[in-house]
Amino acid sequence: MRILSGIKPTGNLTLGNYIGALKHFKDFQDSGEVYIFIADLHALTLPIDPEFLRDNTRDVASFYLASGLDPKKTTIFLQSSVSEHAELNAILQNYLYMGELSRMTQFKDKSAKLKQSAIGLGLFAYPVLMASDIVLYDADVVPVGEDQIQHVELTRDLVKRFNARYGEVLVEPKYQMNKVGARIMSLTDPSVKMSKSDPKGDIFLKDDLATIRKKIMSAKTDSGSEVKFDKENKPGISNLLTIYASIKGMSIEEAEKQFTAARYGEFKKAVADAVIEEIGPFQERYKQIRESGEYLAVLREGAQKAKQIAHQTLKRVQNAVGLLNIDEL
Ligand code: AQP
Repeated sequence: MRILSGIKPTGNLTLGNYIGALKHFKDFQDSGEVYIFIADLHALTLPIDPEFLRDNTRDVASFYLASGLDPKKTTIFLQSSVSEHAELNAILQNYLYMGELSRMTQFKDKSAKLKQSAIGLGLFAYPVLMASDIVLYDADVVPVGEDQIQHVELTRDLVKRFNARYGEVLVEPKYQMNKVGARIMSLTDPSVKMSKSDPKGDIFLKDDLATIRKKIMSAKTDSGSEVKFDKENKPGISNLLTIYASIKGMSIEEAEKQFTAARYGEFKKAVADAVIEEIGPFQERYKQIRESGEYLAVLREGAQKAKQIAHQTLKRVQNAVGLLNIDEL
């Protein structure tokens, strides 16, 4: 089984990225061949300062290693250092349609915040590049948070369309989402997703521990006093229960049971303790990796390994669509 996922270096990583994606990547290391990349080309789809992008890229690489990804087991690489992503994108963009792309929630949300004249083609065509990322490695499974499911579904549509025309050339991927924590919400407005490029009520993985505690203790809660999971009537408490349950690796029901007699303040303190207990040691590992620069060698080696697979797939696709390979004639 081949597993592939990635994170865009668009901002400071949040607890949402950690719970929905990062924390779980290492769990796949013993069940298949894992490819985890930094989606830096995707980060260009919204305006971003070059220095900020470079800094975030170094951070994401360090976070990957700090999360327990082992470069001996997992291929960790930078999207832009494997040129096949862009080359495959140039071909596959012909197999997804404007109507499909314009229906993507992420495109609608992100473009709504921009002036019509400032919406880049890359933002619109984002799912084509994401599909290229996935099929380039013949990935069977793509672990993602809830917001990325639509893009994986579109990749499946593309693969079916492509294979129906050219034979079994591409592998159809499936997404895998966590049962708990697939969508962590803002602490100040639990009706919106915790997101790194539009930070509202975010916990950042680089926040110091006192700040994390403060943010959780002042998280928006709901009327009433019962700690109960009820997304509609208690979105704030439900979000904190989700954070607690996913950090502790338990179900929502189990988490709820622990707090049947607790008041909001006591519950929030337990959530803060749990997050700090997990993120504290993680931050220590991150700092050491980031300062030593050891992630650079990992990215170099990862790019070489990734390229070997990517190159084969690209050739297969080029051949299928009728591009002449002059080296083999
Ligand atoms: N709030 C969240 N809860 C659970 N999972 C989340 N993810 C993101 N936010 C949450 C998951 O993290 C992975 C990496 O995301 P990405 O960098 O590819 O971009 P995204 O999905 O668009 O996440 P962000 O943080 O909202 O980034 P920006 O602001 O740049 O768009 C994905 O698996 C995602 O589902």
